[in-house]
Amino acid sequence: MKEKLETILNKTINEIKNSESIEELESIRINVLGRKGELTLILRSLGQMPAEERSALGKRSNEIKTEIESAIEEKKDKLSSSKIDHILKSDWIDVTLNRADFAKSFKPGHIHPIYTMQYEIEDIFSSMGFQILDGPEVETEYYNFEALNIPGHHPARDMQDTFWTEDYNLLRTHTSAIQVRGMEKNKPPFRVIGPGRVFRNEAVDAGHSNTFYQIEGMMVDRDISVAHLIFFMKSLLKEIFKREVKIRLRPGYFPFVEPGFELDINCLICEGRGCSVCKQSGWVELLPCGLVHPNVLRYGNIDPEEWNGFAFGLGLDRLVMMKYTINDIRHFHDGDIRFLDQF
Ligand code: FA5
Repeated sequence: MKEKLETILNKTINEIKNSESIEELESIRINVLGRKGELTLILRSLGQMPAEERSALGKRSNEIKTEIESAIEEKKDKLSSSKIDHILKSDWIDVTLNRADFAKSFKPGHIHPIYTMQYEIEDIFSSMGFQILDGPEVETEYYNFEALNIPGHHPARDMQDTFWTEDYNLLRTHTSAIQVRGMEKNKPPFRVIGPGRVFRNEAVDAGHSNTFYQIEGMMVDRDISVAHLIFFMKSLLKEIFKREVKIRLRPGYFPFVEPGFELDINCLICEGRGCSVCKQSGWVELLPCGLVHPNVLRYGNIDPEEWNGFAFGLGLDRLVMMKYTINDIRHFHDGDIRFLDQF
């Protein structure tokens, strides 16, 4: 038994010396000192030994155990520090690198002009007591059409060429879908706006995109009239352009408002002379609006006998185009840094 102990010691010390990883070291430890390890089994069998041998063998076994344990610890330390050395050699950064030159190679980004405008409008409406709402870009037919008084058979569905998904949902064609969600969430009186990206399967030209931005607005209260609507729209445009802008209001048809209007602004790109953005008309269609149709209020669980309201849907891209005299809507989504750098 004595020789066996010495053999275990020598063999294990040798294995420890030659081991190359902490994992290898651990398996050596388990083989000798684990629950079923060679030395553990000997220690366990000591009870059956004759008393005269037991004490000497027990003493030596414990010495060997301590020796192996410290050899393992020592080797573990060595292996860990060489691993750290290796990481330090292979994975280093030069902290003396000239930071100014390094920083110059990156251009700081900034907010896209459409979002700058969106945040500005959110601030203006917040200051007038409006809450800001959000809604999903993939909508159900119910929120985008049905609850806005546009049932399946209604020809008004053709006014907005729609991208449908295979499961009969759609990419929202306007932010008006947020209106119904707003009515479901709020009890009148309330004022909300809902900014967002919308999608239409339209031919793209200087003034039309298939992906663009709108801001929906809705105010529900008692005795709301077209005068309230015009007041809020004029206040908004004055804040944005920091001056009076010429507007015109003409009748417009949207099934979810009655009466409905188109609010156009005098084209600021050509000063009303006519260009490709305003389709040579001198006017840009910017802000359709009207008084909320009673059926829409009913869809939102609001009693039209007691409450009424106005709603509008502002085209954000066109507003930004007017503000900065940008002559083509496609610039917004091209990702051309030379264009974006100007804002
Ligand atoms: C609507 O989307 C209605 N939901 C707006 C509304 C809301 C009316 C509430 C009444 C009450 P319209 O399809 O006209 O309406 O679009 C609204 C605005 O979005 C337009 O005035 C225009 O500024 C912008 N717009 C529409 N189509 C495009 C397009 N293809 N590219 C860029 N802007 C567009």
